[in-house]
Amino acid sequence: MLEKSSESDLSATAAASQPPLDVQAAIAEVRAFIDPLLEEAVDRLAGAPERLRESIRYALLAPGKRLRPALAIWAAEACGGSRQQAAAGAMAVEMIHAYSLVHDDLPAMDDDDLRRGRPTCHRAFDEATAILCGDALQPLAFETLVRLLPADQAGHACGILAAAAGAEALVGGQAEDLAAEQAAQDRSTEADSATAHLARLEGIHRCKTGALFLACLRLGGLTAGASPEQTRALQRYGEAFGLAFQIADDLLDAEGTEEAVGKRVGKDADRGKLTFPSLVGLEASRARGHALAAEAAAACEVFGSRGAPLAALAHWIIHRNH
Ligand code: GRG
Repeated sequence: MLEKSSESDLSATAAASQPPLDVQAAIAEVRAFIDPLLEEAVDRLAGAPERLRESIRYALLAPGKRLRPALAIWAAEACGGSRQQAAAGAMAVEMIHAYSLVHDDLPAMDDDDLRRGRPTCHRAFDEATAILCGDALQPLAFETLVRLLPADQAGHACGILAAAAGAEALVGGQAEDLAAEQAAQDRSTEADSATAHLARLEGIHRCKTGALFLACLRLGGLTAGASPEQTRALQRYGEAFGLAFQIADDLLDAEGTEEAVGKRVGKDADRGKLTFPSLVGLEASRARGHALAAEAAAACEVFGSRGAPLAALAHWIIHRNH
Protein backbone atom coordinates (compact mmCIF):
# COMPACT_ATOMS: atom_id res chain seq x y z
CA MET A 1 0.00 0.00 0.00
CA LEU A 2 2.83 2.38 0.79
CA GLU A 3 5.14 1.23 -2.01
CA LYS A 4 6.70 4.00 -4.03
CA SER A 5 4.26 5.12 -6.75
CA SER A 6 5.05 4.84 -10.43
CA GLU A 7 5.46 8.06 -12.42
CA SER A 8 2.01 7.60 -14.00
CA ASP A 9 0.44 7.85 -10.52
CA LEU A 10 1.62 11.33 -9.88
CA SER A 11 -1.29 13.59 -10.71
CA ALA A 12 -3.89 14.68 -8.20
CA THR A 13 -6.50 13.26 -10.57
CA ALA A 14 -4.94 9.83 -10.23
CA ALA A 15 -4.92 10.27 -6.45
CA ALA A 16 -8.62 11.08 -6.46
CA SER A 17 -9.44 7.97 -8.48
CA GLN A 18 -7.70 5.61 -6.04
CA PRO A 19 -9.61 3.64 -3.40
CA PRO A 20 -9.66 5.34 0.04
CA LEU A 21 -6.62 4.45 2.07
CA ASP A 22 -7.08 2.30 5.17
CA VAL A 23 -5.22 4.50 7.67
CA GLN A 24 -5.29 1.99 10.53
CA ALA A 25 -3.76 -0.68 8.28
CA ALA A 26 -1.17 1.78 6.98
CA ILE A 27 -0.23 2.77 10.55
CA ALA A 28 0.01 -0.92 11.51
CA GLU A 29 2.42 -1.34 8.61
CA VAL A 30 4.56 1.54 9.91
CA ARG A 31 4.54 -0.03 13.37
CA ALA A 32 5.63 -3.39 11.95
CA PHE A 33 8.51 -1.62 10.20
CA ILE A 34 9.65 0.71 13.00
CA ASP A 35 9.17 -1.37 16.16
CA PRO A 36 11.89 -3.95 15.35
CA LEU A 37 14.27 -1.04 14.66
CA LEU A 38 13.38 0.56 18.01
CA GLU A 39 13.81 -2.81 19.73
CA GLU A 40 17.25 -3.15 18.12
CA ALA A 41 18.22 0.35 19.33
CA VAL A 42 17.32 -0.69 22.90
CA ASP A 43 19.21 -3.99 22.56
CA ARG A 44 22.29 -1.99 21.57
CA LEU A 45 22.31 -0.48 25.09
CA ALA A 46 23.98 -3.66 26.34
CA GLY A 47 26.22 -1.71 28.74
CA ALA A 48 23.31 0.05 30.47
CA PRO A 49 22.01 -1.14 33.87
CA GLU A 50 19.35 -3.76 33.14
CA ARG A 51 16.51 -2.03 35.02
CA LEU A 52 17.14 1.23 33.17
CA ARG A 53 17.36 -0.56 29.80
CA GLU A 54 14.08 -2.40 30.48
CA SER A 55 12.33 0.84 31.45
CA ILE A 56 13.45 2.30 28.11
CA ARG A 57 12.11 -0.76 26.30
CA TYR A 58 8.84 -0.47 28.26
CA ALA A 59 8.38 3.21 27.39
CA LEU A 60 9.55 3.09 23.79
CA LEU A 61 7.80 -0.08 22.68
CA ALA A 62 4.52 0.54 24.50
CA PRO A 63 1.51 0.20 22.20
CA GLY A 64 1.24 3.82 21.01
CA LYS A 65 -0.06 4.85 17.62
CA ARG A 66 3.40 5.59 16.09
CA LEU A 67 1.96 8.71 14.44
CA ARG A 68 5.31 10.48 14.43
CA PRO A 69 7.21 7.70 12.64
CA ALA A 70 4.30 7.50 10.18
CA LEU A 71 4.57 11.25 9.50
CA ALA A 72 8.34 11.06 8.96
CA ILE A 73 8.04 8.06 6.65
CA TRP A 74 5.04 9.33 4.69
CA ALA A 75 6.63 12.76 4.29
CA ALA A 76 9.74 11.12 2.82
CA GLU A 77 7.65 8.92 0.54
CA ALA A 78 5.52 11.90 -0.52
CA CYS A 79 8.75 13.58 -1.67
CA GLY A 80 9.89 10.50 -3.60
CA GLY A 81 12.14 9.06 -0.88
CA SER A 82 11.95 5.70 0.88
CA ARG A 83 11.00 4.50 4.34
CA GLN A 84 14.53 3.18 4.76
CA GLN A 85 15.90 6.70 4.25
CA ALA A 86 13.34 8.05 6.74
CA ALA A 87 13.89 5.36 9.38
CA ALA A 88 16.48 7.18 11.52
CA GLY A 89 14.34 10.32 11.77
CA ALA A 90 11.24 8.22 12.46
CA MET A 91 13.01 6.38 15.30
CA ALA A 92 14.48 9.56 16.78
CA VAL A 93 11.17 11.43 16.98
CA GLU A 94 9.47 8.44 18.60
CA MET A 95 12.29 8.36 21.20
CA ILE A 96 11.76 12.04 22.03
CA HIS A 97 7.99 11.51 22.11
CA ALA A 98 8.33 8.49 24.44
CA TYR A 99 10.59 10.46 26.80
CA SER A 100 8.11 13.37 26.86
CA LEU A 101 5.25 11.04 27.79
CA VAL A 102 7.27 9.38 30.58
CA HIS A 103 8.20 12.75 32.08
CA ASP A 104 4.72 14.22 31.54
CA ASP A 105 3.23 11.34 33.56
CA LEU A 106 5.52 11.92 36.58
CA PRO A 107 4.00 13.04 39.90
CA ALA A 108 5.64 16.47 39.49
CA MET A 109 3.78 16.99 36.21
CA ASP A 110 0.51 15.28 35.27
CA ASP A 111 0.80 12.52 37.88
CA ASP A 112 -0.81 9.80 35.78
CA ASP A 113 -1.10 6.08 36.44
CA LEU A 114 -2.16 4.93 32.99
CA ARG A 115 -0.52 5.49 29.61
CA ARG A 116 -1.06 3.63 26.37
CA GLY A 117 -3.35 1.25 28.25
CA ARG A 118 -0.64 0.22 30.74
CA PRO A 119 0.77 1.50 34.05
CA THR A 120 2.90 4.59 33.46
CA CYS A 121 6.68 4.12 33.56
CA HIS A 122 7.07 5.44 37.11
CA ARG A 123 4.28 3.09 38.25
CA ALA A 124 5.73 0.04 36.48
CA PHE A 125 9.27 0.84 37.69
CA ASP A 126 9.80 3.76 40.09
CA GLU A 127 10.04 7.52 39.88
CA ALA A 128 13.83 7.79 39.73
CA THR A 129 14.01 5.12 37.02
CA ALA A 130 11.32 6.91 35.00
CA ILE A 131 13.25 10.19 35.18
CA LEU A 132 16.44 8.44 34.08
CA CYS A 133 14.56 6.56 31.36
CA GLY A 134 13.44 9.88 29.86
CA ASP A 135 16.92 11.32 30.31
CA ALA A 136 18.43 8.36 28.44
CA LEU A 137 15.91 8.44 25.58
CA GLN A 138 16.95 11.98 24.62
CA PRO A 139 20.62 11.29 23.80
CA LEU A 140 19.57 7.98 22.26
CA ALA A 141 17.50 9.93 19.73
CA PHE A 142 20.45 12.09 18.66
CA GLU A 143 22.83 9.12 18.67
CA THR A 144 20.40 7.32 16.36
CA LEU A 145 20.43 10.21 13.87
CA VAL A 146 24.22 10.45 13.89
CA ARG A 147 24.71 6.68 13.63
CA LEU A 148 22.22 6.01 10.84
CA LEU A 149 22.07 9.11 8.65
CA PRO A 150 24.57 10.06 5.95
CA ALA A 151 27.15 12.51 7.32
CA ASP A 152 25.83 15.36 5.17
CA GLN A 153 22.32 15.04 6.73
CA ALA A 154 23.09 14.16 10.36
CA GLY A 155 23.99 17.65 11.61
CA HIS A 156 20.96 19.27 10.01
CA ALA A 157 18.70 16.50 11.34
CA CYS A 158 20.07 16.93 14.89
CA GLY A 159 19.40 20.67 14.63
CA ILE A 160 15.81 20.10 13.52
CA LEU A 161 15.14 17.68 16.38
CA ALA A 162 16.95 19.75 19.02
CA ALA A 163 14.91 22.83 18.13
CA ALA A 164 11.63 20.89 18.28
CA ALA A 165 12.48 19.26 21.61
CA GLY A 166 13.98 22.31 23.31
CA ALA A 167 13.05 25.24 25.53
CA GLU A 168 11.41 27.18 22.69
CA ALA A 169 9.25 24.24 21.64
CA LEU A 170 8.35 20.95 23.43
CA VAL A 171 9.86 21.76 26.84
CA GLY A 172 8.81 25.42 26.69
CA GLY A 173 5.27 24.40 25.69
CA GLN A 174 5.09 22.03 28.63
CA ALA A 175 6.28 24.79 30.97
CA GLU A 176 3.65 27.17 29.57
CA ASP A 177 0.98 24.48 29.92
CA LEU A 178 1.85 23.88 33.56
CA ALA A 179 1.84 27.64 34.19
CA ALA A 180 -1.57 28.02 32.49
CA GLU A 181 -2.95 25.20 34.63
CA GLN A 182 -1.66 26.88 37.78
CA ALA A 183 -3.15 30.22 36.67
CA ALA A 184 -6.52 28.54 36.04
CA GLN A 185 -6.43 27.06 39.54
CA ASP A 186 -5.53 30.46 41.00
CA ARG A 187 -8.27 32.02 38.84
CA SER A 188 -5.74 34.77 38.13
CA THR A 189 -6.53 34.92 34.41
CA GLU A 190 -10.28 35.11 34.69
CA ALA A 191 -10.20 38.66 33.34
CA ASP A 192 -8.57 37.55 30.08
CA SER A 193 -10.85 37.49 27.03
CA ALA A 194 -11.77 34.24 25.26
CA THR A 195 -9.68 35.41 22.30
CA ALA A 196 -6.63 35.85 24.55
CA HIS A 197 -7.19 32.39 26.06
CA LEU A 198 -7.50 30.86 22.60
CA ALA A 199 -4.31 32.55 21.39
CA ARG A 200 -2.47 31.31 24.48
CA LEU A 201 -3.82 27.79 24.03
CA GLU A 202 -2.80 27.64 20.36
CA GLY A 203 0.66 28.93 21.28
CA ILE A 204 1.06 26.20 23.88
CA HIS A 205 0.02 23.51 21.43
CA ARG A 206 2.24 24.81 18.64
CA CYS A 207 5.17 24.31 21.02
CA LYS A 208 4.16 21.29 23.06
CA THR A 209 2.70 19.10 20.32
CA GLY A 210 2.99 20.83 16.95
CA ALA A 211 6.76 21.37 16.93
CA LEU A 212 7.53 17.65 17.15
CA PHE A 213 5.01 16.85 14.39
CA LEU A 214 6.69 19.48 12.21
CA ALA A 215 10.08 17.95 13.01
CA CYS A 216 8.81 14.56 11.76
CA LEU A 217 7.80 16.13 8.45
CA ARG A 218 11.03 18.14 8.13
CA LEU A 219 13.15 15.08 8.87
CA GLY A 220 11.19 13.06 6.33
CA GLY A 221 11.64 15.83 3.77
CA LEU A 222 15.34 16.23 4.55
CA THR A 223 16.12 12.54 4.15
CA ALA A 224 14.21 12.44 0.84
CA GLY A 225 15.90 15.56 -0.57
CA ALA A 226 12.62 17.51 -0.70
CA SER A 227 12.38 20.48 -3.09
CA PRO A 228 11.59 23.93 -1.64
CA GLU A 229 7.99 23.57 -2.88
CA GLN A 230 7.64 20.17 -1.18
CA THR A 231 9.19 21.55 2.02
CA ARG A 232 6.66 24.40 2.06
CA ALA A 233 3.80 21.95 1.55
CA LEU A 234 5.03 19.79 4.43
CA GLN A 235 5.22 22.88 6.64
CA ARG A 236 1.66 23.89 5.73
CA TYR A 237 0.45 20.34 6.30
CA GLY A 238 2.25 20.12 9.66
CA GLU A 239 0.87 23.36 11.04
CA ALA A 240 -2.73 22.40 10.27
CA PHE A 241 -2.24 18.76 11.30
CA GLY A 242 -0.72 19.69 14.67
CA LEU A 243 -3.65 21.84 15.67
CA ALA A 244 -6.22 19.34 14.34
CA PHE A 245 -4.50 16.59 16.37
CA GLN A 246 -4.66 18.69 19.52
CA ILE A 247 -8.31 19.56 19.07
CA ALA A 248 -9.04 15.84 18.62
CA ASP A 249 -7.01 15.11 21.77
CA ASP A 250 -9.07 17.64 23.72
CA LEU A 251 -12.31 16.16 22.33
CA LEU A 252 -11.18 12.67 23.35
CA ASP A 253 -10.43 13.89 26.86
CA ALA A 254 -13.91 15.43 27.02
CA GLU A 255 -15.88 12.64 25.34
CA GLY A 256 -13.71 9.50 25.06
CA THR A 257 -13.55 6.47 27.33
CA GLU A 258 -10.51 5.42 29.34
CA GLU A 259 -10.73 1.97 27.75
CA ALA A 260 -10.52 3.30 24.18
CA VAL A 261 -8.05 6.13 24.81
CA GLY A 262 -5.70 4.09 27.03
CA LYS A 263 -5.25 6.88 29.58
CA ARG A 264 -7.33 8.73 32.14
CA VAL A 265 -9.98 10.94 30.50
CA GLY A 266 -11.90 13.94 31.81
CA LYS A 267 -8.85 15.23 33.64
CA ASP A 268 -8.70 18.51 31.68
CA ALA A 269 -12.11 19.58 32.97
CA ASP A 270 -11.27 18.33 36.49
CA ARG A 271 -8.28 20.64 36.56
CA GLY A 272 -10.00 23.57 34.89
CA LYS A 273 -7.46 23.33 32.06
CA LEU A 274 -7.61 25.52 28.97
CA THR A 275 -8.88 23.34 26.12
CA PHE A 276 -10.62 24.01 22.81
CA PRO A 277 -13.96 22.54 24.03
CA SER A 278 -13.81 24.58 27.24
CA LEU A 279 -13.24 27.78 25.25
CA VAL A 280 -15.43 27.36 22.17
CA GLY A 281 -17.59 24.31 22.92
CA LEU A 282 -17.66 20.78 21.51
CA GLU A 283 -19.36 21.51 18.18
CA ALA A 284 -17.19 24.50 17.27
CA SER A 285 -14.09 22.51 18.26
CA ARG A 286 -15.14 19.63 16.02
CA ALA A 287 -15.85 22.01 13.12
CA ARG A 288 -12.45 23.67 13.51
CA GLY A 289 -10.76 20.25 13.65
CA HIS A 290 -12.44 19.17 10.40
CA ALA A 291 -11.53 22.46 8.69
CA LEU A 292 -7.89 22.06 9.73
CA ALA A 293 -7.83 18.44 8.55
CA ALA A 294 -9.15 19.59 5.16
CA GLU A 295 -6.48 22.30 5.06
CA ALA A 296 -3.76 19.74 5.81
CA ALA A 297 -5.11 17.38 3.14
CA ALA A 298 -5.20 20.23 0.60
CA ALA A 299 -1.51 20.91 1.26
CA CYS A 300 -0.79 17.36 0.04
CA GLU A 301 -2.12 17.97 -3.46
CA VAL A 302 1.34 18.96 -4.64
CA PHE A 303 2.51 15.38 -3.95
CA GLY A 304 -0.12 13.69 -6.15
CA SER A 305 -0.90 10.10 -5.12
CA ARG A 306 2.28 9.91 -3.05
CA GLY A 307 0.64 12.33 -0.61
CA ALA A 308 -2.40 10.09 -0.08
CA PRO A 309 -1.26 8.59 3.26
CA LEU A 310 -0.59 12.05 4.74
CA ALA A 311 -3.93 13.37 3.45
CA ALA A 312 -5.82 10.36 4.79
CA LEU A 313 -4.08 10.64 8.17
CA ALA A 314 -5.18 14.26 8.53
CA HIS A 315 -8.83 13.22 8.16
CA TRP A 316 -8.41 10.15 10.37
CA ILE A 317 -6.85 12.16 13.17
CA ILE A 318 -10.02 14.12 13.79
CA HIS A 319 -12.30 11.08 13.47
CA ARG A 320 -10.27 8.74 15.73
CA ASN A 321 -11.54 7.39 19.05
CA HIS A 322 -8.10 6.73 20.61
C1 GRG B 1 7.66 16.49 29.72
C2 GRG B 1 9.03 18.00 28.23
C3 GRG B 1 7.79 17.29 28.49
C4 GRG B 1 6.81 17.42 27.60
C5 GRG B 1 5.55 16.71 27.71
C6 GRG B 1 3.95 15.03 25.36
C7 GRG B 1 3.68 16.03 26.38
C8 GRG B 1 4.66 17.14 26.58
C9 GRG B 1 2.62 15.91 27.15
C10 GRG B 1 1.70 14.77 27.04
C11 GRG B 1 0.37 15.21 27.43
C12 GRG B 1 -0.51 15.34 26.27
C13 GRG B 1 -1.79 14.61 26.33
C14 GRG B 1 -0.18 16.09 25.27
C15 GRG B 1 -1.07 16.27 24.16
C16 GRG B 1 -0.67 15.65 22.90
C17 GRG B 1 0.04 14.36 22.98
C18 GRG B 1 1.50 14.45 22.89
C19 GRG B 1 -0.64 13.22 23.06
C20 GRG B 1 -0.01 11.89 22.97
O1 GRG B 1 0.37 11.63 21.63
P1 GRG B 1 -0.22 10.39 20.83
O2 GRG B 1 -1.71 10.40 20.89
O3 GRG B 1 0.31 9.23 21.78
O4 GRG B 1 0.41 10.33 19.50
P2 GRG B 1 0.69 7.71 21.46
O5 GRG B 1 0.65 7.04 22.80
O6 GRG B 1 -0.33 7.14 20.51
O7 GRG B 1 2.07 7.73 20.87
